[in-house]
Amino acid sequence: MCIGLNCALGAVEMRPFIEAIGKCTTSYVICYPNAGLPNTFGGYDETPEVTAKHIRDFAVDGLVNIVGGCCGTTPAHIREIAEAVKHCKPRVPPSSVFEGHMQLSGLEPFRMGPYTNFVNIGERCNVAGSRRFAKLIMAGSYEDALTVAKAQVEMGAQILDINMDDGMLDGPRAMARFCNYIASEPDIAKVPLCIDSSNFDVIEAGLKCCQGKCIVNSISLKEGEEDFLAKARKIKQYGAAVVVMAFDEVGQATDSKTKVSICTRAYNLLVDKLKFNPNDIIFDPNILTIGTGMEEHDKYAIHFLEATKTIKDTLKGAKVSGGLSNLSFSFRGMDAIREAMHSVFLYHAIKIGMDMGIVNAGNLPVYDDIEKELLQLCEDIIWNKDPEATEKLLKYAQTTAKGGKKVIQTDEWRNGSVEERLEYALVKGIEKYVVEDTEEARANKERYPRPLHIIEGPLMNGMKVVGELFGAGKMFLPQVIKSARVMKKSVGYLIPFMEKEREEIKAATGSTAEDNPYQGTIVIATVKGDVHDIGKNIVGVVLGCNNFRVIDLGVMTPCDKILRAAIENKADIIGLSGLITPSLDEMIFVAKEMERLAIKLPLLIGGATTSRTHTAVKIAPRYSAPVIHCLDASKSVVVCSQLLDETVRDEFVEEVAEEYEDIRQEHYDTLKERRYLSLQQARDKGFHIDWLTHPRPVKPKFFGTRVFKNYDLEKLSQYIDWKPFFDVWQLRGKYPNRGFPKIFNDKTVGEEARKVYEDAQKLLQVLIRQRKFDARGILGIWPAQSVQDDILLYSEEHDLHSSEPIATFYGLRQQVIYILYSVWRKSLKMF
Ligand code: THG
Repeated sequence: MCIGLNCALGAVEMRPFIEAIGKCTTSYVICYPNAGLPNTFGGYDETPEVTAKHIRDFAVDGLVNIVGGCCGTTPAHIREIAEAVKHCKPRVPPSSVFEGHMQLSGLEPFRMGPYTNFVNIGERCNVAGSRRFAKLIMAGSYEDALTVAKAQVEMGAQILDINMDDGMLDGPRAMARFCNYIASEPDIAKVPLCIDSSNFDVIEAGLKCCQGKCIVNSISLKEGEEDFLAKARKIKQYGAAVVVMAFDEVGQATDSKTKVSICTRAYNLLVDKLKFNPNDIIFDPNILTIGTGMEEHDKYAIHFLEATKTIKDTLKGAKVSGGLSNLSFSFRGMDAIREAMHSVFLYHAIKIGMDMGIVNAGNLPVYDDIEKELLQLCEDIIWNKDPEATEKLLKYAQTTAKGGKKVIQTDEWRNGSVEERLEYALVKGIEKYVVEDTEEARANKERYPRPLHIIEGPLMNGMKVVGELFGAGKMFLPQVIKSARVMKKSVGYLIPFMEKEREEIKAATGSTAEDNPYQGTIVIATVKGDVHDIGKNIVGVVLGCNNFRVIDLGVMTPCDKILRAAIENKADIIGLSGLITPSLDEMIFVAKEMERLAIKLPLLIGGATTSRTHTAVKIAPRYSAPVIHCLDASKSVVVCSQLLDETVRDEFVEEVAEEYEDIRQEHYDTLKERRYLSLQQARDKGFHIDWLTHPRPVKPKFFGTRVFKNYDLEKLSQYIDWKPFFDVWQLRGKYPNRGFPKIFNDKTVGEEARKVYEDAQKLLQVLIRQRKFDARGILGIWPAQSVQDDILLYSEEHDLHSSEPIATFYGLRQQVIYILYSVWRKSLKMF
């Protein structure tokens, strides 16, 4: 990515901008000024020498990567500039926060970090991989062929593989033409491209027409090291990432050892000889076809998986990819079998470390949903557990019409209850019957008196299952998107009914149009620098359907716009969303601004990059009003409703605050490097009392000790702090001294907690009733004074200063900073 600077300025005017931008961008800085500012006639007077001198200054100061001219510059200017910077070194961008990430881009950046889920590369823009695409390209219908690209992005493809390798095509021309078509369609061009060809001329043609940073697919050692390095050098020059296939001079590696050794050799060549960024290297250890009937192919899947694991463990920074659909070529025409095999294979490969794959986006069934017999057969064939697996799979396909598709897509689910059907449709992403089913639920007024109850009930339950499956790696992004669409369709059907209901309520209560019919107003936005909004949009829909007025500010929203919108619209809540890591810092900034401006609205934090720990540790402490992490769209309704319901609000907020305090404590406890104050600093922070200006402390009624004998056990038992009790049982939760024991409501530990608590109560009653022991206590009060860190005790008041103390409590001031911090937070609460 580059940052270009021109802004109708001359070089002199540009300097402050260049300096400022250079400090913060990791991209290249391009500077192409005008020949000075225009004169009164709109002409330019700056001579080539002067322009070149200014630019040379920038270059000498290491501020620019690429230079050139704009308005008013002539070939003489460019010649002079080129001469002036000839010996200058280009600017070295500051090290990126994304160091260690693979960074790609279409119109939008795409970064793969340690927490990125599996990345889907759409396989269908491939003349050898899709009959439909091939037909359109052959017929020259490029515009129509774009629909193939678009459909894949809509189905969740995050990168698009483009392949024009066909004997009947002029490869370089076809590639360049299709890339240019893509560039005209932002909905497609937003994703990075993967230029796929075995002909390097075709690849170069693609590289020249690709905006952003793409992937070259692929190069290999099959023509020897020299050829490999020459191609890699070019790719580096174009600034692309590269797929390296596990081929060498001997051929295609099939066993895991050879795969690893070829990849290691290629890695060393790229990194040592070319200083190729390891994060730009993707290995493809060859997904080869299994189930061909030939014994030597039976272990191909295992070999790929084994090699993937070793490559990920040993070749630092490199990613692993593969063409998934190759695996199942033997079962062509039996789509259900193929798709099941792909899902099962990916389920294991992702766990092992496979980062990305060329897949038929949107056509992967959920692992858990694969019919049990088919699942077992897929497991057997992939792990080569049954020599008959191929035969059995074929038999399975034959006994079930159309390769099993009928069996899996059976309409039997239509016989379930309406709730079951809605949930099934959501999880499976089936839109076909959803309106019909939603209407059936809506018509059942007894069960669902209000349309909202359908959203809160069966629809939310379905979305929860989707969330869980996604979290467990058993569902992939494209499937989640399908589910969201089904949800939208159902909710869309219900909205008019909800609006009608609202009108009716208004008419019945005689309220006027000015009355606020909403539960509350929430302003939501994807923060500055981030363009992702799928999650936020779902939150918007869900809240909107729950009678909230949702003001959605869209993506890339600067802080001041969010806060202004919140104030102008009298919002009750602000919600921030983000998917990429830098959004976290932007959220902290928004929280700080809200504190500075003394805004008191609750702040919700959500989006894939956010976490409870980050919210608790980094955001919440910056803002004194409630900050709540709300990852799940389905949770947003519950959270917002509680925040706006005065009867539960305080308790809810307090509960979250306590939970976050615990998270912070835990976080700081786990930090290896604690921060310390010096002893002197800690002493200076001590509580220093000026006794002369303060009232003298109340004199106690006695000095010395008091003994309590046989203290009433029943009374004492009311003061038991049960928290350590639950801690010992490792039941984590809240048990306040007063009020309702919240731990009993905890979903995971509630039931167990209640059991052990009841047992303990029984035992306690036995102890008390049978007087199993006596309780005795003693306390003492003495005149005391502090001397530096220590406390000295005296027997009589008048002994202070004069006599020897009767005892000394030695102390050392606390120097660990985090403890002071938590005390500070608690004391904030007190005021
Ligand atoms: N590694 C790398 N690149 C690759 C592959 C790989 N590029 C090409 C290929 N392999 C991955 N792409 C596909 C695309 C489609 C199919 C398989 C692999 C496929 N298509 C259906 C078929 O042939 O049966 C076509 C169905 C239709 O016409 O609609 O299976 O391994 N680096």
